[in-house]
Amino acid sequence: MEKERTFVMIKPDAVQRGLVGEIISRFEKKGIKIVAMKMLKVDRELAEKHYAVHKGKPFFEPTVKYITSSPVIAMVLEGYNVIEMVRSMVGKTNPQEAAAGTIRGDYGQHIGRNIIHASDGKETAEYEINLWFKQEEICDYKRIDEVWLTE
Ligand code: 3AN
Repeated sequence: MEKERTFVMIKPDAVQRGLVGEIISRFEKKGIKIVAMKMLKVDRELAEKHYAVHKGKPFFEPTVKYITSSPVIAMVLEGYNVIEMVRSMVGKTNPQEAAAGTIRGDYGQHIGRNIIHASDGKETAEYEINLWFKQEEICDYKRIDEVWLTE
């Protein structure tokens, strides 16, 4: 198992609906370490860079509009195999298809309001962490439960 970092964004609908604590709590209980976190109102430039791979697709404009509409919570999470682990906790892109027990499956209804974003691979994680955070905003520390999480 490899120690990794991933980028997670709690989207405007989840902030507005009071789901922030609920969502962060799931990651904490799983034993995933928060190494950076902030609330911000995303500007168009950051949104366009974040969704750069989707430029030209029909959902690009609505998606940029959605994530710039109201504050989000941005986080960097750390743990063994954390990229895949967080993606499985988040569930499928479309909340209608996301399994019950996943964040999108439990809290979302519509693909255009899907609660949360999480990096989908190593390269994306690196790109997104560097896009959203400065190196000095990321905290290197040990959590006291770390020795109990793995063999
Ligand atoms: P994910 O967030 O699960 O990695 P992506 O990267 O394929 O999904 O899509 C980025 C975002 O664009 C999604 N979170 C969703 O908000 C939006 N999106 C993706 N596909 C569609 C679609 N077919 N219709 C509307 N919005 C979409």
